[in-house]
Amino acid sequence: MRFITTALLLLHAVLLPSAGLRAQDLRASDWHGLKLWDNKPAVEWMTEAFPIGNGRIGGMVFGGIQQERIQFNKLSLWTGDEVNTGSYQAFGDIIIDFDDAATSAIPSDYQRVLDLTDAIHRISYTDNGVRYRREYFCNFPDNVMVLRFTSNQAAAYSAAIRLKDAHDARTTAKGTTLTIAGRLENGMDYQATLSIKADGGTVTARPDDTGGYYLDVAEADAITMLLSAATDYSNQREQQWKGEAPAIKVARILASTPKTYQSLLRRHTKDYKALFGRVSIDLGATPAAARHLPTHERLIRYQGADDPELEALIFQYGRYLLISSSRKGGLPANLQGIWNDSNNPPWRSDYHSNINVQMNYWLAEPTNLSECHIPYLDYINSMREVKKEHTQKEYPGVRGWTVRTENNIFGGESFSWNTPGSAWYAQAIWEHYAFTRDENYLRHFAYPIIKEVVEFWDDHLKRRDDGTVVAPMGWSPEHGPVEDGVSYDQQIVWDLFTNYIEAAGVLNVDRAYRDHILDLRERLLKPKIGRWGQLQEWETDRDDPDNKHRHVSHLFGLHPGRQFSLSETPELAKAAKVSLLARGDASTGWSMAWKMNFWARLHDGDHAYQILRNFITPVGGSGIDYKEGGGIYANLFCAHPPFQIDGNFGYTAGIAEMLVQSQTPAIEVLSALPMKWPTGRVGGLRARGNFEIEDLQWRDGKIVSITIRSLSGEDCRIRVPNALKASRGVNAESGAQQYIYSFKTKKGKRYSFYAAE
Ligand code: FUC
Repeated sequence: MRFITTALLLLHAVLLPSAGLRAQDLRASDWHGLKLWDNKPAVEWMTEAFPIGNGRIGGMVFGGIQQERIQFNKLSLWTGDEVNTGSYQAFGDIIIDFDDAATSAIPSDYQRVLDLTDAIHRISYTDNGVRYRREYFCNFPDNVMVLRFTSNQAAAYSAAIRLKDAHDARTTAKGTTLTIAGRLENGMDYQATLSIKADGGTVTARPDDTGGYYLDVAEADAITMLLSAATDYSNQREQQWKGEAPAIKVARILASTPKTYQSLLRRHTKDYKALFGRVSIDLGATPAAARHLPTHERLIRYQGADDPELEALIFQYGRYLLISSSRKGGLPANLQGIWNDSNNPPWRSDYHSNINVQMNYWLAEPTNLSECHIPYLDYINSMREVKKEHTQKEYPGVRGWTVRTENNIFGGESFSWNTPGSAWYAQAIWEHYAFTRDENYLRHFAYPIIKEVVEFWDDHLKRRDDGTVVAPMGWSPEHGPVEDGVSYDQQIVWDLFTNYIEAAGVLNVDRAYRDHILDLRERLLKPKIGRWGQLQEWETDRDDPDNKHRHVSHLFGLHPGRQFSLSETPELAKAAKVSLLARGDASTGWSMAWKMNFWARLHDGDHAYQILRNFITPVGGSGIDYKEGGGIYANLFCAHPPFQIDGNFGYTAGIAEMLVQSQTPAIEVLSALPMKWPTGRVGGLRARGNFEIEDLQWRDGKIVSITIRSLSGEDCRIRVPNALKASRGVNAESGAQQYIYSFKTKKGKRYSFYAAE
């Protein structure tokens, strides 16, 4: 029996008078650690090149000495239409052949470094006595990729600069710009223009051997290049998905770009740091010798040694990748984020609705990147009308809409119908409100979308004679029979209805319909516990304990759903654990990331950590043999394999879940802390109810101090691993191995707690 005492303790709370502790206050090593780097240029696109991006344009930088290559993308360059799915396309390459590269050997001081703190990729080396430096970044405010090459010697740069189309457009030259412009088979127009400014020296257009042109730079002191890329895509279906011509967009972007490199740099770092700098993390220190190893060597060392700073680096890399591939006003991150070098990429580099696009956004709210969530929410909104037409054809007579598994940017779709897909989308729509408490957003944007998806299920659900309600003819991704009452469907519909009921309650609208959905939710076929104690994947108790399938869809209710939890439904949580143990730890990249989240929700930090370690297994490319299983590449991209970005995002979300959870009525702090992180600190994570865990420090697995900022003034309840000093007005419930504190808050105020002696 749990023993609970409730007391109003009289010790006084400390309200911090000034701004709380921020990332900058953390020890220096956290920041030095936030770099990916290598001592040689990249050879392989997928495993070695480093990514940069601004949510519109993405680039993969190779860093060659004789030849530099930057492969680039634009997130809206797609084939397909409303009928055909098509695929995400490669855009082109910037190729720079340096005339003066003296040697084919790699200089001993060569470094290419991707710094996550300012999102700048830097290359430096000495060749033939000349010290070369290059900087690369994708600037969001001005929507350009910027490259700047300098050296310590006058006239050091002579190079042929090419802009190559990944389709078949020829390159044209005008003054000191190169342009590629073309039309895809679906009628989509695109253009990219590279504008080159040489300090000193000359720039001359010359014909290349394809009938196009390149620019020949001779004896420049420095070179600055700006790449602007656009398509005529618009996310407005009423405009047939077409907006302004790319030539107009590109001309406007280049005309309005700040004139100096310094101002482009300043505007970039200010914009980027405002997002990235919100969360800092310290999971323990790594020996300096390991910290300074090139990233791929560090990965290899990690197989037999601890490196908590690498674990933290990969956490922050997920945040870096989201900021780089998903910015307000643009499209969401796809299967490869924004980076793709193929016109026929794996799984079309699409929006996959049965786990992948959802996983891409699990980190957005908890790791304080709410703005980066918006492209996904806007995308869902933009799809509604076309999806309604498709859904009507497949399921005549229903209201609302749903989706198939593979999806493009025009509503085109393929592979099997994924009937709970739109309900899973609706979870993200709800979660943005759950974290931000933006009632205006809930009323005008979220509620109408959630409601129409609810209507789809209201019409599509099958009422059985015994009163139970089941989703008809569903498929647990991507195995087993097609039949009624599949757990994946049942749990996602439960989640949708729960979100709807809460939304209608907050807005105080549609009371009668809300009651109807409440009733329907109660009658949904419930989760079942099977013959070996497992949470059943199907209504029939046929789960095979040897089934290792990567999808673990029947545990949706544990994560990302909130139907089962240790505190509210311990029996179901226990059954989920039995299922998870049977599924095993090894799997593809994203599947491992999901399992980290599951184990965090089961408050088993050590098991979550074990999977985290498996996730950080180097595969492909550098150093270690390619393995069949998932892992990570030398550039820290997650290997499904091949590269799939969902695993990176799911990993980051998993660490956030290990430290702070908020899907139950209390904010759970350090409920899944592994033994391997006895002492640490995290700042800036968010919890539902619009709280920011501004600073959290722990030692020996116990909280030393925690500061919570209340941004909406809601009541706060926290569950922590040890007793805290509590002030007047703080209600403390303590029982066997648990400490719960609840208190009223005022909007904008901070609440700090310290460990009781
Ligand atoms: C799902 C998964 C595959 C892959 C694909 C993109 O269908 O089953 O493993 O991740 O999406």
